[in-house]
Amino acid sequence: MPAKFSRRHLFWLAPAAALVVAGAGFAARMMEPPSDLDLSLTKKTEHGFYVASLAADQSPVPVGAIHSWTVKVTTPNGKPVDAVAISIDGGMPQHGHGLPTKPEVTRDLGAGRHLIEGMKFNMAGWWTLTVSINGPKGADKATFNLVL
Ligand SMILES: [Cu+2]
Repeated sequence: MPAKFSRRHLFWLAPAAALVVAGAGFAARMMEPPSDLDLSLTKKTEHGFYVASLAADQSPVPVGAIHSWTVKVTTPNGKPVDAVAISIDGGMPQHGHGLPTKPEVTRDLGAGRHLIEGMKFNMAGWWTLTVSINGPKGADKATFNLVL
């Protein structure tokens, strides 16, 4: 009975499996990050109010492990900005999902540096991180690209 079952089902299982494999290969090629991504981790915010620099506490940036980053905020002239509210958001543009955790700025480290705890990337690929800064000049944000 099991032999009969498998032989009958092989007729459609084999082509179906081939289609799945071909589809996965196609999807993988479609999910290549754009080749012209700006991977700079130091950027002027969109309105030019601040300059934000991101740095992970681990190199290479881990996939699957919770870790920390720092964000340094300065004026466009390089003067550290400390009295700011910062929030972090992110996700994978090609997958339509966000970060698996809710990272938060937990400490002001001085000299414009702020500790971001609870960062996690749960898969390899193209991620964006948006740093929203509300400081003396107003609210502004910058979006960074990361390929893991
Ligand atoms: Cu993803």
